[in-house]
Amino acid sequence: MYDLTVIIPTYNEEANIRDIVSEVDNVFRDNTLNGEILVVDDSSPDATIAIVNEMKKAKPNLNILVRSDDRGLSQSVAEGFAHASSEIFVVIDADFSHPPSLIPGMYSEIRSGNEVVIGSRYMEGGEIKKWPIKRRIISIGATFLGRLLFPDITDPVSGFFAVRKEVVTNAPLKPRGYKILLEVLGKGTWEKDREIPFEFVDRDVGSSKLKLKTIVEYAEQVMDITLYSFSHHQSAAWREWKKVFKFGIVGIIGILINMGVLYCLTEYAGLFYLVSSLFAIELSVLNNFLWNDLWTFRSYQQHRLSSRWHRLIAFHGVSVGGLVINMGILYLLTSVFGIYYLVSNLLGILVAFAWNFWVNRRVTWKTEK
Ligand SMILES: Nc1nc2c(ncn2[C@@H]2O[C@H](COP(=O)(O)OP(=O)(O)OP(=O)(O)O)[C@@H](O)[C@H]2O)c(=O)[nH]1
Ligand SMILES: [Mg+2]
Repeated sequence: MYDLTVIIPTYNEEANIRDIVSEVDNVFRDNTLNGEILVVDDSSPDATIAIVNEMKKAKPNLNILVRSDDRGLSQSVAEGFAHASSEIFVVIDADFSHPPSLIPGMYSEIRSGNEVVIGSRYMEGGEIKKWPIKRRIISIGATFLGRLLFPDITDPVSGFFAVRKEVVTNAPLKPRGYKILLEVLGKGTWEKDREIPFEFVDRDVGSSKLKLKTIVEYAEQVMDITLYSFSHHQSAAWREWKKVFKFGIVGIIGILINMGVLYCLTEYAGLFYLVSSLFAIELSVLNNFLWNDLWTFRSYQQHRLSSRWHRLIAFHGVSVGGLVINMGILYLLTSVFGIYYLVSNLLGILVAFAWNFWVNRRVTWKTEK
């Protein structure tokens, strides 16, 4: 039984395949790893398959799977998962965009209890070299969408990652497009992850296969994972939704407190209504903070990256931002576009809610490693 399986999806990689296989194998040898290399090829018309078959004669740990039914990077990787003969999988591109020297580090992170280990281009220390501006923009957009589902992961669409077999064995992966990692994170069963920074280098040889269709497929995939998470409560994205719902419930309680205090101070204590409102707002902000700190972001307590006072101050800052957004939208839609003010306000509240949740999640209760 092998320690790990390195899965290399290929399509027309005759210029790279020999070098990447040799380098991965050298990494195995230098680190005394008993590793398998599994090339998954989509019936490349070039010499890729022939080169692998020839190398196989000298390398018993090298295998190739030739697919012919459909073409697809994600499908190939998923099929690699099904045919690998070890418990730990590492997925790596053939074109040297991903440094094989990181494989042992990823492997040992998995061995020390992480279920998914991701090579990240976007965390501190990571980088992308030689990418045209258009690809950068597309990638940043894709990453942002992915982070809505997995806010603690900086690069949820990386093509370089390691995963334990159990994470994917029972996952109903619907592989399509390029973003197999997002599918694994969305449908797999896992709790502990780790990211390792790396410098992504664009290919020197061979051709790129990125098409515009990829973007549409990706949007569908994000949608599909979102729906999946609503009905599968063990999924990682559901853990995130739960926070959103709790945050919403706390927000509604805050509104009730705000209205109640405003009414009581104005009617019974005889305060001018704008003065009552100041107290009402502050009390509801305090209320929301406490519930979110103790309930919505309860798991944060294990991390303790900042004191409760810091979080309270940050929460106030974010709330002021939310207020400005709410009123700004109310003003803009009603005074500029003539929309009925209660409708404008509802939209304002929704956008402010999104702002409040997102920024508090990322700043006030930040859990980044
Ligand atoms: N099996 C299989 N592998 C593929 C397919 N498309 C791409 N690959 C492989 O997946 C890896 C990544 O593909 P690339 O074309 O490099 O994608 P990219 O990195 O986004 O684009 P460039 O590096 O700019 O070309 C490479 O090893 C490809 O050979 C496919 O349809 N099937
Ligand atoms: Mg590439």
